[in-house]
Amino acid sequence: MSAPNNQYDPVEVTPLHPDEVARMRHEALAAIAAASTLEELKQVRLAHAGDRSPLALANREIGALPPSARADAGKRVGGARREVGEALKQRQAELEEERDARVLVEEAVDVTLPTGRLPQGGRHPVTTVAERMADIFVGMGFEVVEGPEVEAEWYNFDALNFLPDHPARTMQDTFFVESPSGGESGLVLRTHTSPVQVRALLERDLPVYVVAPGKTFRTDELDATHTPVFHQLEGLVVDEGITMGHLKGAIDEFVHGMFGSGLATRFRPSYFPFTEPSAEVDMECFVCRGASVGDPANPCRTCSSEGWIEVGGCGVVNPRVLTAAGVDTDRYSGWAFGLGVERTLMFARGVEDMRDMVEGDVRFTSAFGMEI
Ligand code: FA5
Repeated sequence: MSAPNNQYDPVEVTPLHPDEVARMRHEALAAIAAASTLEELKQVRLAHAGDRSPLALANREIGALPPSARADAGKRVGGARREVGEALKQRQAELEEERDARVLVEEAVDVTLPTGRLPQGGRHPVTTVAERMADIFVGMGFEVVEGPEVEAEWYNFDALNFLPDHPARTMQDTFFVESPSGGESGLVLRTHTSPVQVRALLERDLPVYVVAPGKTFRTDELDATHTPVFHQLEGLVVDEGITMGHLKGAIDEFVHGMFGSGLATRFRPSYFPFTEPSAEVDMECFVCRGASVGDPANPCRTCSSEGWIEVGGCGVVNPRVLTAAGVDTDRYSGWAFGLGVERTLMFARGVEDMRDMVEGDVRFTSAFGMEI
């Protein structure tokens, strides 16, 4: 830096000459305008507004001028520096805005793209629907119980009043289990969940209010409405003063909980060796509510335009079953029901073909969500 000088005319000090200041200002403004990134602008700031920039150096020269010349030179250099500062600020704002807009585009996430993450997996809808069915009864005070899938013939048939030569044994086509020596083992793959009725009565104190969800087996062909391995939900109540009215009430509660309130149910006379009287349970079609009956122009696929859907079998427990389980039939009576889980899933979730439930295609199961 030069020493104070009272003689020099400031226009004669080269860095402070108006043309020189204008050139420095012009160069700085041009460099600022040309900076196309924040990094470039940083370099421009150092070069044209930093401590060693031409305008900063010129500013230092002002101190060496005679006092009378300082104001004029100060105005000139200060004005140029202010202008450069303003331009830097403005360009900085512009470049930041450009960067933010670019980042928004470059780093945008398309939330509709399939993710690369492995799905967590979920349980099969047959399992979750069976649990939901059981939950409705748990809400009424029932307990959930289980029985074995490989069952003694006695529980599966004899205790349930299927006599050895009773034609009813052929109603359910049975997988018999061979003994290791190749003969009869006295075991079957249970054809229904009703043997759990007898097990529950033998194992528990009265009164009994239980539901038993579980896997069942029959030599049925796999088709749209049958599978050889399927699931049922058994229900059993044995208590004093039990009537079919209670059975109807419990079935109504189940239908309303599973399919929606206000749906009618009806009992159709039927036959099971272990209940007397016996009935098939139908519920009003929850899709057409009977409107499709006799209206060929508006057919209903859910109930085949019959207005009713069959949901299972039920009845008053045959006193022979209670006696086989050691229950005092003078004091106690009861009722039972058996509901098909796959059929309930078909109706409740609109599955048209039961084969989809057993083929293990994850596209079928994942459509039901990842319920755990
Ligand atoms: C029985 O199995 C009786 N144990 C039900 C019962 C329990 C009656 C207690 C009285 C008292 P059924 O054979 O109708 O009944 O079968 C009951 C339900 O199981 C049927 O309504 C149907 O929903 C389902 N089901 C039967 N066979 C199959 C099959 N092959 N595939 C899928 N579901 C089936």
